[in-house]
Amino acid sequence: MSYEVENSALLKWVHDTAAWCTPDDIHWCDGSDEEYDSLMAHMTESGMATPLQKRPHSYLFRSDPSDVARVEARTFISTPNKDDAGPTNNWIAPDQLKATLRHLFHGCMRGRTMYVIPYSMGPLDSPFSIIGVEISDSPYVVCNMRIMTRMGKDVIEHLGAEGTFYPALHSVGSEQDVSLASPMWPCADTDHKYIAHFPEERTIWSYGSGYGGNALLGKKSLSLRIASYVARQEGWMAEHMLILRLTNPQGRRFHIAAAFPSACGKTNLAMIEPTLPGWKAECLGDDIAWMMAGKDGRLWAINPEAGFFGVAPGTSYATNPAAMDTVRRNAIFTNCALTDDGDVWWEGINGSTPGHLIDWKGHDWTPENKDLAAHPNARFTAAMTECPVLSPDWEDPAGVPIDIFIFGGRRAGVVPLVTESIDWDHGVFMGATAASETTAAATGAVGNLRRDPFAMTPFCGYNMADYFQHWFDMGDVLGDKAPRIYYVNWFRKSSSGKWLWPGYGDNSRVLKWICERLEGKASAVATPIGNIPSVNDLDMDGLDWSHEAVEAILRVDAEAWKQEVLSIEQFFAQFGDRLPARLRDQLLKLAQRLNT
Ligand code: O2Y
Ligand code: MN
Repeated sequence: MSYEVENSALLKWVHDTAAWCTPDDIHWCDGSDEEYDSLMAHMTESGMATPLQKRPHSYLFRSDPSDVARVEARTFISTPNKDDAGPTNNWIAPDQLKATLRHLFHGCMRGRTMYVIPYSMGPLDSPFSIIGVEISDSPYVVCNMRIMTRMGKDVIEHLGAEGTFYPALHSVGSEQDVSLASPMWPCADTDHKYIAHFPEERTIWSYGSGYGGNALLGKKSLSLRIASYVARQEGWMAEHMLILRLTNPQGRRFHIAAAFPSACGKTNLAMIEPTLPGWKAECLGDDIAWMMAGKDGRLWAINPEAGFFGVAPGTSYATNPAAMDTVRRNAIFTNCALTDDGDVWWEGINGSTPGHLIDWKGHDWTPENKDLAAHPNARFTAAMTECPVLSPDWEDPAGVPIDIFIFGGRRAGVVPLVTESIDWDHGVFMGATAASETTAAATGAVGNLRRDPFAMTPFCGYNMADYFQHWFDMGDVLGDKAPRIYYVNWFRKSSSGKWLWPGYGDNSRVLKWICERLEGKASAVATPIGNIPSVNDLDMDGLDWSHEAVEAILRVDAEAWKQEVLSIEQFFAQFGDRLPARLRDQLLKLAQRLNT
């Protein structure tokens, strides 16, 4: 180890874990450039990493074809009492789950190096920050954690002798001998994958997958599942939200935190380049927000991450130019296709399709091939500092004050472009009933409607009904300083199946209306589902757009919403008596408004 570790709890945990998992070596990560480069060189040599000729200091990885996304069915919230995990989480009793995992982890690192990865979620000097230590047998995980978190020696120094850390143990699993050069990392078969969370112990054990959120345990596991549990206990919020600063032409700043289900354009909105003249946007985060009431009574937010783990397919200079510039160098790509001249390629990158590629499975690919060249959940990992629209305040330890919450989802029908909540409780109802048509970010069917409250279904570390109550409690604490709440749907389609809204940079038109509502400048029409702009309230300057087209995207169809009420009623039923009365009340009020 290239530094001293004085923390006896950490030393004991590492020692005990090594005795259990029996790695050949232990490597304490220092987070240096040399360490990153040496691991990449090692993985290049073994065939796991492919350096990209066209992008300086960038690498392509391919996963096992069965290890390509978060595995929600194998993700567990293991509280002693099943009801505390709630109906939206998978649950196994801690004793039983640990017994199974003790057996699986036993000797699982034989022939491999065990990496000790000290990291901080949030800037080290922030009161928000949490220190974690991940033990992993994957050098791919080490390199990704280096980008996604503040990782290495400084964290150990900050931890000191007495500091506390959240332990996370990870193994890719499998008996496969990794000394045999393999182009892909090994993984366990689906039934032996376990992404296990023990919220009461603030501990994570992940076995059998090397992919994304299953393996980079600072991200979804610590910063959302465990943190949401801790946040409720301590009176703050850990949310699946991007953070964005918008500045209007007069120089007034608005801070927006927005929650969308996986792969619903969240990274695009986080890096939006407004099409409206004079409006400026700066990115503060694309996935996670931790928020606390400040001394001024407002809600202050940080992004605990230091990087982006974005979906590659569909990302182009047309849809997200800032993301394209973010990954020009110093990036890791996973499950993208490889071009003959040493670049990455994916569906939706725009430009002409190359005549030959190596696809994400490592096979020759030509345009006649019916299979996709890149996996739909192919990813890029890039440091926030590479982002050209990054806010200079992204590391402010105090965070930024949130003015606006936006919820959303992907709905082809029923839900208008934007709706303003009537008050906090109505906004919580909007968040709690958010729904989206599913995409490829998680394993499972694509295209089904799934209710995804606050985009937190896969990430809430406790009973979702108690989480709803926590939102009401936070509203009570914040009072009139609470952010205003909106719901958007960029994905509405016409009866002939055409998108009704241009999206991307033009979403700034919706954001402008929202900001002007806060300033008391813009008007709105009260409808049974909330306040909606009239056609003339939206700034459509510069767009070739008919009055009827805007009307179509803002339409509220009361009959369709009555069906929505029935579907929400069904959704709420699973929470039984634990559902907050304030949510039942909101549903009743919505039904009444629709019937008058
Ligand atoms: O973690 C993965 O394997 C992909 S899913 C993901 C990655 C980055 C940010 N958000 C998500 C998500 O599913 O919400
Ligand atoms: Mn996410």
